[in-house]
Amino acid sequence: MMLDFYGWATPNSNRVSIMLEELGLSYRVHPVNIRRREQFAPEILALNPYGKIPILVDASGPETLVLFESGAILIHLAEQHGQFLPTRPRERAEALKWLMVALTSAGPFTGQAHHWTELAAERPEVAVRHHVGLVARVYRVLDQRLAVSRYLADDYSIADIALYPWIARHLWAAQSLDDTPALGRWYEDVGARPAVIRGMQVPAGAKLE
Ligand SMILES: N[C@@H](CCC(=O)N[C@@H](CS)C(=O)NCC(=O)O)C(=O)O
Repeated sequence: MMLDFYGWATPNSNRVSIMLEELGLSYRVHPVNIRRREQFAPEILALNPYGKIPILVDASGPETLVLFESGAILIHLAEQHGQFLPTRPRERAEALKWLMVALTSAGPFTGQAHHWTELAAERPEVAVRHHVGLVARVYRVLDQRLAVSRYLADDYSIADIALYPWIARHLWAAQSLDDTPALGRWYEDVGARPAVIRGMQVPAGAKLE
């Protein structure tokens, strides 16, 4: 087995587990329970000094690669396997633009909204409104895009893979997909892919509580 995946039942981890499943790769799963702070164990910090998951160790090439940051892992796997990231300039630009929206807006904004709406000991209204508003704005632009395109880029790509596990947590950011019907249609469409269903269940039995 050449691939070692470190993750938990989290949206950023599920990006990578979905990609591994989409590519049909065999990989070893190392559960890292972030609620028990296992991300700060010395063996995890040795792989990612930031103490965050997902992490992928890829020993399939001439040199072993240690990758962290879900976006870097998705791009690496897509390029290595020639799938889910087009090579033609216009199509590639389309996929990368939407990938960056998922990586830098949809994911982090939803994570922050979750903090302020559910996790924080204090929930100041100004913080809740600000972060929920940021998510609502990105949902609107995703909805507009998906009203004219089946996927974020021309074909199913790592942009969709990066976005899906965060839209699966729309309740974290007090969003209803009824308000964004094209995003709702995309969510059902992508969520019916067998690899997505499998990837969302890795690591088996993990729960983010
Ligand atoms: N930008 C990073 C974010 C990684 C991240 O924040 N992962 C979360 C789980 S989704 C984590 O490890 N949280 C534990 C912590 O920050 O200590 C990525 O996309 O991989």
